[in-house]
Amino acid sequence: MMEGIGKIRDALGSERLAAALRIQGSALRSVGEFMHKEGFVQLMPVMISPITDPLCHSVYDARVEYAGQELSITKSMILHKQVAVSSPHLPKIYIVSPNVRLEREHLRGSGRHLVEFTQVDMEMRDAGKEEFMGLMERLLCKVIHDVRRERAEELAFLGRRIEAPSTPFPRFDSKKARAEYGEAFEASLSQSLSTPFWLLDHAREFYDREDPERRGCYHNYDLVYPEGFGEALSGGERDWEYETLKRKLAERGQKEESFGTYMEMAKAGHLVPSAGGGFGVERLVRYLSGIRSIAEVSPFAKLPGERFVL
Ligand code: ASN
Repeated sequence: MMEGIGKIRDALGSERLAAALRIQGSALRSVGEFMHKEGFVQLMPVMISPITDPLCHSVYDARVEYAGQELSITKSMILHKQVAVSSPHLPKIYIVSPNVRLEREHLRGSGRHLVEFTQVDMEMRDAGKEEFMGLMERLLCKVIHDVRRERAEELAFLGRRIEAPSTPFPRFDSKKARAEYGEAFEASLSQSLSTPFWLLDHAREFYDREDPERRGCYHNYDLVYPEGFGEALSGGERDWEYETLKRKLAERGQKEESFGTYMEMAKAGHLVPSAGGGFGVERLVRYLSGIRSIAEVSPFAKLPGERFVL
């Protein structure tokens, strides 16, 4: 019992945490302002549902049973985002979305994985990757600009110097980067660069758009922070046609029935082309404040494999 109190008192006693949370507040206000100006409508988060993101890496299942149905705790709202933008009245949406991913224990020391985190998740109907990537570059520049202006004191206290990068951010093809830098290409590039950059074309989840003419090539993107801070955002254009989604699920050994109403919507021709992505909030705060360990930017941080106290 005492272990719990000690841990929480240590976290709450940290001035670094308080500075990081003030930076977080300014960053979220800046994001909200930007999204509002760009005409995005904010949805409230979905936290339990019969369907969720299958993710492209393996985590333990987080499920609950309710009223005779199996529900998953949200890993990401990607499938709900695609369904939402099929509305003619909601072409641009975003959610400040809590996600639970029961990550494997080996990620405990990564400095950037939490089993419970929040992402700012966005989707735009009929958008392509250029439009979405441009939007995200402007968003990140605005956030850095606003945080520098509003939180100069906190940044100075943390010894953090950060400047809004110039645009467009550099781009790298993931396959070429892997060939040149090996499996850890994202970390190597993040370590060596001093500007945020894009990694394009990852083999990933079934919903990211595969080039119909070049199987195995994807119209998706990761935004990566420099100075070793790693991934900021992942996203992509989406596939929406039933036959394509069905084939891609089968290729990944996933069952169509696991995606219930989403696949029924696709079959009925109700899904539409879109593009989007999501920014991890705690990872953004970590980068803005220059704090390496993600455990230090949240009072109730839950690291993979840890025994949680609160
Ligand atoms: N938010 C991501 C996307 O929009 C999905 C994810 O978090 N796995 O593509």
